[in-house]
Amino acid sequence: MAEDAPRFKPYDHPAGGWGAAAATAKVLLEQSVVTKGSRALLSMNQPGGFKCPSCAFPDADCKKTLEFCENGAKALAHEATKFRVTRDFFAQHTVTELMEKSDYWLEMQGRLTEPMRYDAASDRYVPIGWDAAFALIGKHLRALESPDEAEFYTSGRTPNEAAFLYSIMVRQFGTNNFPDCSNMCHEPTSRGLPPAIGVGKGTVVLEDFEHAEAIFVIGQNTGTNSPRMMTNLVEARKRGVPIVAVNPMPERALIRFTEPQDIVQMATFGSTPIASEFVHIRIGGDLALIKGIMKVMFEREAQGEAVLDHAFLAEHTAGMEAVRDEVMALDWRDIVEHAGIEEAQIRRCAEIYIRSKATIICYGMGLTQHQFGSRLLQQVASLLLLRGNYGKPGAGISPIRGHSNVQGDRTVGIDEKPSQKYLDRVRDVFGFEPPREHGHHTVESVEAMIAGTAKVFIGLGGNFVRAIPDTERSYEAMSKLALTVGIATKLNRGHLVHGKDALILPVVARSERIETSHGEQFVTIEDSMSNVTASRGVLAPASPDLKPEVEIVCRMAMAALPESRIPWESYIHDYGLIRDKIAEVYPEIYEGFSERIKEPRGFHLDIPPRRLVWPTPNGKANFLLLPGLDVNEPIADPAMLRLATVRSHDQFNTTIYSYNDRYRGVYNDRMVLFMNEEDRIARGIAPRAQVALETISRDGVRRRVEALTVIDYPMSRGAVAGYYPELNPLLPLDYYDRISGTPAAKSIPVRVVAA
Ligand SMILES: Nc1nc2c(c(=O)[nH]1)N[C@H]1C(S)=C(S)[C@@H](COP(=O)(O)OP(=O)(O)OC[C@H]3O[C@@H](n4cnc5c(=O)[nH]c(N)nc54)[C@H](O)[C@@H]3O)O[C@H]1N2
Ligand SMILES: Nc1nc2c(c(=O)[nH]1)N[C@H]1C(S)=C(S)[C@@H](COP(=O)(O)OP(=O)(O)OC[C@H]3O[C@@H](n4cnc5c(=O)[nH]c(N)nc54)[C@H](O)[C@@H]3O)O[C@H]1N2
Ligand SMILES: [Mo]
Repeated sequence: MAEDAPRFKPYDHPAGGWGAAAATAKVLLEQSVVTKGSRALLSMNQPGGFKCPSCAFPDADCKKTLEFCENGAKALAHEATKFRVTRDFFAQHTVTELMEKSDYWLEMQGRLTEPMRYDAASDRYVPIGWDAAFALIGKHLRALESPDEAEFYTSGRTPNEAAFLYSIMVRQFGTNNFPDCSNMCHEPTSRGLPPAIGVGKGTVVLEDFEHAEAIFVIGQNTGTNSPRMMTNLVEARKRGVPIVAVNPMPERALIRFTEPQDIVQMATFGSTPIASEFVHIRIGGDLALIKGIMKVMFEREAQGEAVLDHAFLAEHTAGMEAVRDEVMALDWRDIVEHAGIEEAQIRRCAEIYIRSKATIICYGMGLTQHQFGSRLLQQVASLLLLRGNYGKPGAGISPIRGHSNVQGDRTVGIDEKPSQKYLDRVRDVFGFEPPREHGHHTVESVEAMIAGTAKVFIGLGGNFVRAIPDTERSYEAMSKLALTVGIATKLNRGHLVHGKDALILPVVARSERIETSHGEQFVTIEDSMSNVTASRGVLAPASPDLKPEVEIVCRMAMAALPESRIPWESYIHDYGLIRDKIAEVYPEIYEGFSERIKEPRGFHLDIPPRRLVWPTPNGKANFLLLPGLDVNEPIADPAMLRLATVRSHDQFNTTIYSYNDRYRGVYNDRMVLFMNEEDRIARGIAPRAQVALETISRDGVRRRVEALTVIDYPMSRGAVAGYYPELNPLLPLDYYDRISGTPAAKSIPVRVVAA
């Protein structure tokens, strides 16, 4: 019992190392898959094997025999688990009972095994045959008054082949309603960067890390969320490359790391310091930091020193003068106040940046999830332009994407605002007229559910209800739908908050073999650096009654669109035919797909800025303005704190692997609030007190979460942090970046109230 009591103990070891090795062994044991899991780990990220189902960071060039990390091992162990959710399980529990269980408990029940349909009379899920399930989907979709009454969600683990067909099916059905996980994640990258540099993707490839002279890691918890990137950071530090980490939380792995694959370090308990400069930024203070660095550069230019890349600026860019004038007019005191750090540190960061001939800036949710997230990223792009950090080795912008194929899904058509050019291609290749009006992103799809105009929700992967803001209202909205469909590997809350009709359709997972009448099939994914690689599962499917996502999409299409002349049936059997169609719709990047994918390490999709080509309307890289220093609407309330909702070390998004967060020293508890000690004292809160949090909102809705334990933590002043998804009830639905639709989950204005 005592073992399960909450414990808080600062973690003073380096991240990685033996702690990571022990955690890997433990999770394989817990899921009872030591032999099976260990064998599968040998095929993960190897040519001929499957791609890690966890994050989107690319894998290195065959240099390591074991290209996985602790958190990749957790993802795999939970997928390869020996536990099963069977029809008996559903017979034993009503849905109301299951709603009482924690997300962790639901996850631990294991893999789904056969299609199920909700039965209102018994409040249970009961078995349904696949044919009947597809017929039910077809019936509901065909009964809608307008195709826009359906919402088609995608989560980023879905491979290219399934996502592409899904985007075609939905458009032939007649809507562009594509809420997807990217809308809550890197959409500011997809929408913010194109007007600046012409592409909504990163411009860096893995080898660039070997040539970089400085690396900035901003708003990203590398050691937990893309641990394989730690190898690159360790190697860079060993070469003496300065690393600037910008974060309101001093994340352990960004301070000191032991490379689990470095035998000497492991044997000697050695480690590598990571951040040469840790910038303890205020939440949302990144804009002030970026503008401060720019200001140092412009000031030095004004004094006659050449710190800008003038040749590059003249040849490739437009709009710098307006940015310079705006930045020069800013007051240093305001910059320092907004950033929450000293001017001297901003100057040191500027010095690192100026001295480096090739700089990479990596970023994660700490930059994207703010109200002006898209425009903030444009400033990151601008900072890089000032020293010509594009189109040369070791330099560029590097969004660190989340889900393993979230970038790929966007590339192959999961896009609620498709371009006319793309729609013309779809028309020409598939012979139907796709809808031209924009569809719903994630927040808009929830608004449509609340308004009652959405009737059907289909979730291709993911856990929509737990990922979105405003938990209570969202639950209510989902329950009003006529049909909800969860296409998934694991049971999650999204299946329990359901419409009047509801289906759970279990799928073959990434690590599992796909056999069709044409033999073994593989799928493809695109990683965070635009590499497209094949993924072939090696394990037997968790149950004989699972279907691959491609087949589920095709059969939904056949049921919903009986008149369709697209050969859905043939795609079920031969994935090569799907890739041929992808090549036809996207010839610029996917020409010769079927041939090129035969390369053991796949191929790279063209990123024009790497060639110094800017696909913007004026053909230049553009400096865009974001006046002032705020990345969120300012709120004048002295009691306000800014809440960042973050991931623990033992979760993958809404999937909770355990209640521990080792690097932050939290054990057996997720209802915690990380707070700066002085902020706590200033509010008269006792150490380890239980408090409630309330959102400072303007719509009159009271949003409150009870019983959070306050933990003294070296947060920057005014910043608090707690875990997603538990704190999503505090995130208002309309609190999002207007350009991308991304909820501002890193800067929720809250106040502490007595519990
Ligand atoms: N193991 C594991 N891996 C994952 C995931 C997972 O849940 N578990 N999720 C995947 C997905 S979908 C994604 S999108 C990525 C997410 O990976 P990350 O981008 O690392 O996401 P978060 O943990 O949400 O938070 C990122 C960091 O932002 C910091 N931060 C908060 N506010 C600010 C700010 O205003 N400025 C700055 N500079 N920093 C700030 C937080 O302290 C935190 O360290 O990881 C992917 N990989
Ligand atoms: N407050 C707050 N909210 C956030 C965030 C935040 O930082 N703070 N982050 C946001 C971000 S970045 C993201 S990406 C979203 C994540 O939102 P989602 O992508 O919707 O959520 P996940 O938790 O990744 O989805 C997990 C489920 O996916 C299913 N699954 C797993 N593997 C497969 C597969 O191979 N195929 C299929 N079909 N299903 C599979 C399993 O059933 C599992 O339960 O959440 C967002 N919400
Ligand atoms: Mo994400």
